[in-house]
Amino acid sequence: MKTQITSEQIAEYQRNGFLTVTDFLSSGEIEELKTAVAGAVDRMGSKKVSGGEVDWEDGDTYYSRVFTQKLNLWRIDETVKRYMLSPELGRMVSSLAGVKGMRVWHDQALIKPPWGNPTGWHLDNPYWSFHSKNSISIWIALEDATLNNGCLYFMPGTHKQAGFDNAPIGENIGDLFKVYPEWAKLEAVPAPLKAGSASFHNGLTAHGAGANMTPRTRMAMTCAYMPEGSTFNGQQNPILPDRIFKSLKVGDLLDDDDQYPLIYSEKS
Ligand SMILES: O=C(O)CCC(=O)C(=O)O
Ligand SMILES: [Fe+2]
Repeated sequence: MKTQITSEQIAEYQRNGFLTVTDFLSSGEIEELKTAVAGAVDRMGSKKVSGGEVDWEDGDTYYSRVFTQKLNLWRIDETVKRYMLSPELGRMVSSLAGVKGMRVWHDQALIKPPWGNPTGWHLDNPYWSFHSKNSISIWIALEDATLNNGCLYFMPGTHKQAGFDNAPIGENIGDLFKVYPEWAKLEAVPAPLKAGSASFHNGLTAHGAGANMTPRTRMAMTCAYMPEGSTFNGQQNPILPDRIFKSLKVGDLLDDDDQYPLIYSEKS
């Protein structure tokens, strides 16, 4: 993993709210991670969250045809864990985000099926059980992500204006612009990535992905990171077992190392 970054890359990430890194994985790493992700997705069967308490079947809905979504593969696969919880990656995302440490919020495999629907414009952080201006996700292309098969698109700078209001990833891909009408006139920047390249985005940067107009899958492995010191905002989330959700009060520190492992901290 190409986890070394320059101050120019940090400045670009801070300015735009996203950054792409070409050849983030070597060809050997692409093969290793892709095989591990495919195997873990297979083992999950119809479960959406590993270790989760609810089976969450989408059936043949619009959303199920946006992507196959499997969360927290790190819990059931040592290879995925080695990549997604890597301290070097933790240091990299902490540097980009400008924070002292990072916990894993959740990983997720996102596989857009052949002829898959577009991913509507949205923000990530408002779905989660903490609010932060510095949450960050990595999105690694395990197959080429192109303008034809549903690569990501970002709206530069929106992370600086966003609040925690959001739109669901639904059939009207522009619903987010009802919430943030000032963004409706902005131009989006596509981020096509060769297999092994990666993008990083702030959890408050507006983003979406195109339709898959090919008969092949578009496979990505992603992971969302929560800045160390984040606190519970009262929101339920499928990765939180009921037992944990019920034990939390708004304002509690999210510091359970089993639930959200600390992968990097300047302090330690
Ligand atoms: O892969 C996609 O289509 C969407 C990805 C996304 O929204 C994310 O990684 O936050
Ligand atoms: Fe997203």
